[in-house]
Amino acid sequence: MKQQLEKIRMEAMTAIETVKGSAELDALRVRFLGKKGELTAVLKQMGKLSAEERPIMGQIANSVREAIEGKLEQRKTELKAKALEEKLVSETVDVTIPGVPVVLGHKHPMSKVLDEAKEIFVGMGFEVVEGPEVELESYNFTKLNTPYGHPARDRSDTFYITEDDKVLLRTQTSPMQVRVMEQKKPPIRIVAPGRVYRKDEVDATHSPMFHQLEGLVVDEGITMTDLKGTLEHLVKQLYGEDSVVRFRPHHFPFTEPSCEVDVQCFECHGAGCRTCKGEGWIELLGAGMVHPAVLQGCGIDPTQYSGFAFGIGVERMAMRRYAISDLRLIFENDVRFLSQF
Ligand code: 2U9
Repeated sequence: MKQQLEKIRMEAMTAIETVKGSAELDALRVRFLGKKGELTAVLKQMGKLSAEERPIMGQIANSVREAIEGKLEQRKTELKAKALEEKLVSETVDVTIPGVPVVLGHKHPMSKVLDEAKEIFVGMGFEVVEGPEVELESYNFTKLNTPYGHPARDRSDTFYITEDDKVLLRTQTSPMQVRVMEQKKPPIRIVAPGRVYRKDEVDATHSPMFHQLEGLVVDEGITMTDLKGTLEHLVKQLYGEDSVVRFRPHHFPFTEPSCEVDVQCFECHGAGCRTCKGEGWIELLGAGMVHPAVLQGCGIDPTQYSGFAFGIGVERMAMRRYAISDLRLIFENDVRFLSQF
């Protein structure tokens, strides 16, 4: 029996020493010390021993149990330490590895110039209004003093939606101003930004879809001086207080008199250079006093009220502001282009 006990001790020591995990260790505890374990099996034979042998064997059996328990405990502590060590190694953070850059979105250059212009007008007491891009012919042309037969109505210039040419993609944001005049009594002070459509081939300066920012002021006693003051303020806000502005006579069907507004070239100050193509001036926008026929058609008495209006091409404004040489870059949305703004 003594040999059996010693054999169990030896086997247990070796097995516990080489065990790899805690589940295996539990299995060994059951194998050697459990109710049906090897040590218990030996102890069950104690009854067969003589009275002298029994306490001696009992002592040996106890020492074997204590040895196995001690070894199990020691191995358990070792395995726990090993597991912790492995966990720490696997979770090590290398603080010297460069971080993953966070890519931030950018406001599109068009949004930037539009927001800037809108803010300038809101600062002067204008309201921003938006409306449909699919319009009625009457709002886009007739009510804007552009009668049937006018070249602007040509099918080669305008996208008509219906066969009878009654519904179209607006060629300007002016229909929105007509809608406001029909619904509101003066004073009116509005800007209408938005997409407009014209049958133009795509090139560096043309696109069949582009953006306009149009404005309209109608009240009693509005004169060309109000137009000049408002647009001069806009140009100075956009291009600096020292900007020089020029008003040139022009013609539009919906305004009379009409003008185009230029700013003196900020590169050469009027001498002529590449930026202004030798002109000394850069064309910015069109404007004029609202034609009495337009006011009348919208239910506003032209003998009591007068107004001025203007139109700005937003792409051209963005191209000038950010020195963008090709209009197509604005619509392509290449991130290498957009991330520069
Ligand atoms: C109403 C009455 C008059 C809007 C105006 C212009 C002059 C103009 C161009 C600028 C560049 C179009 O985008 S562009 O090609 N526009 O020159 N627009 S006056 O006049 C109006 C608008 C609404 C009721």
